[in-house]
Amino acid sequence: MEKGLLYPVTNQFRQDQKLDGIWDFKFDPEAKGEAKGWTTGFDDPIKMPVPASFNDFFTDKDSREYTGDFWYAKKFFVPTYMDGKKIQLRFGAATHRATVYVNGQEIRSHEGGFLPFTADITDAVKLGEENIVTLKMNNELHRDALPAGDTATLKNGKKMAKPFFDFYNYSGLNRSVHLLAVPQNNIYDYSTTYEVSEDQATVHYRVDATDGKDFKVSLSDEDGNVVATSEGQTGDLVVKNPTLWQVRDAYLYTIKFELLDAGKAVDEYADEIGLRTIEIKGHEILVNHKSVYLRGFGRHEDSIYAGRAFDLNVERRDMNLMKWIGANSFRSSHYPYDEQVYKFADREGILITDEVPAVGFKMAAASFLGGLNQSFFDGHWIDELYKKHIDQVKDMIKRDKNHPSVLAWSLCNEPDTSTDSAVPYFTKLFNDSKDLDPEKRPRTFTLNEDDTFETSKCLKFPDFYLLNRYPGWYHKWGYEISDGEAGLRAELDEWKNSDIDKPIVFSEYGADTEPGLHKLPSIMWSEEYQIELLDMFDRVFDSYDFIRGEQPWNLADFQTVEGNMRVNGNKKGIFTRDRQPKAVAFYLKKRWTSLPLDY
Ligand code: GCB
Repeated sequence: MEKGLLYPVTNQFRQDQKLDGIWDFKFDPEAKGEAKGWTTGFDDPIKMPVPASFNDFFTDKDSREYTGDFWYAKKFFVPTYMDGKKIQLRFGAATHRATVYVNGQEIRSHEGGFLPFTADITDAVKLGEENIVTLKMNNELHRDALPAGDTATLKNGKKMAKPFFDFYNYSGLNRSVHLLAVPQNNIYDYSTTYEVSEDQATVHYRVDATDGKDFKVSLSDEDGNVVATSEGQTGDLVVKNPTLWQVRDAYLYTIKFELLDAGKAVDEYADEIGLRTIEIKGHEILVNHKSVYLRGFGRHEDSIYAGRAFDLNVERRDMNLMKWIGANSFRSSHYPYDEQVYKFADREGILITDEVPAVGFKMAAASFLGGLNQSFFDGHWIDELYKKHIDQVKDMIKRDKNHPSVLAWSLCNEPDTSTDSAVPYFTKLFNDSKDLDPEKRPRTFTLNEDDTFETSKCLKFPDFYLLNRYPGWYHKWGYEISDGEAGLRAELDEWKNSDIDKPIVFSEYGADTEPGLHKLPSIMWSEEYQIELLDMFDRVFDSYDFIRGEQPWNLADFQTVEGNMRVNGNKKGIFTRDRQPKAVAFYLKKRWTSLPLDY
């Protein structure tokens, strides 16, 4: 678990410099990099862009599919004016595990390819000189790691990733690397909770520094006017006649903390926050005490060339597509995204269900690869996996808790909840995570097709339900779709007749669709069939008032492992991989722009 995960900033006390650009890169199939002295750099490097996944740059298959150890290296200069500060390297995402060396000195290791970590390099760097950072990374998949999978060794000795999940195992330094200088005594975390009414909002805050409890705190509006001030490590900021953060109508205030030592400022951190509350009441999701019906998508960080790398340009386009189509929400399926995604969503008033990379927790999910007939939660890997799982839940919540856009936490995608052995696992997970978010946002996980009202043994845990359902595609497909609809209704009738009164959001449903394939009457894979399938689901959604959201799979087509179920990736996108609309996008836009917010 990281001590603090504040987003890097430059101000009077702090400096943030990105080390993105061209790095040295080398595969290490024999895992002999350290023995060969690569901790101080290596010969014959491949020049590799950062941030990027290395895979799709290569034109040969061995390199693209490479699984095992690989190295990155870059020289960087540390100016003398950083003297006296704590000097850090912050990695936005190193997939999936990394050991950091500076000038040959081992600094730290980290596991978890979708969350940031910071290496304190103060004692390892030479001031006023060039230094070198090297990383030994590894992208193997294991059952005791997130996301879960296997690593196979082929007869020719090459390793191969066998994910228990449906997205390509893109690897590398997928997000920015920052060189930071922060004061020795620094602010490393803060959090806020809210009370709002028509004419007043109160921000309860808490701020933490390495040493000292003396703080000055202020809140400014978008015009830069200070609207409230306070002092101390915890306190309240009261705003009269506030402009609330509303769904698709965001307003951001700036909260500023100053750390004082003997009355003098020694550090400062400012961030944008939104005044709003989130609550679940009966089967309603409430933002600022008003009901919200979610419409939006499951997504991936995925694009051509750079794979899973965060790309500000792709994200800008995705946000615009979501606004154009009338979406108000998405799930960060199946891992926490780059922080800048949340900053965009904060600004646009889009709600996020933030998901930890706990995916593949079902042996049947390996079915694309042959299927394994065992309960995932009975596995010998479970204790080790749990440690990593809760660690990443803690870091995700620590990193993202101050974003107004974050609506809820998804603690797992499609775990096997139909076996008794899942119950102790989720009892512990929900207990251990209950106090991590000061805002106490709702927590949930998605339930796959096999985990129904009848079969799941874990329905008591989520505050609301996320259902992933594929009638019309993985079963009851084509001309049988009417039976698919009947089955869906039969399941929903069971929820309706139960004494459970919680919201249900459909977090996945959809049909693979080849753009440009037209057929009258429709056939699976045609653009016409995708519309018919969504229309079938929408008819069902409109019949049940406890369904409080629809998030079809997926915003855009994305890359997966190759296989007989996938034609160059998953094609359930409403948009193509290059972010152009399929016919269904116009259908959805019509529906979503005409539904009231609280539908
Ligand atoms: C699911 C998974 C998602 C897959 C999707 C599909 O249930 O959560 O990762 O991509 O189904 O299209 O098969």
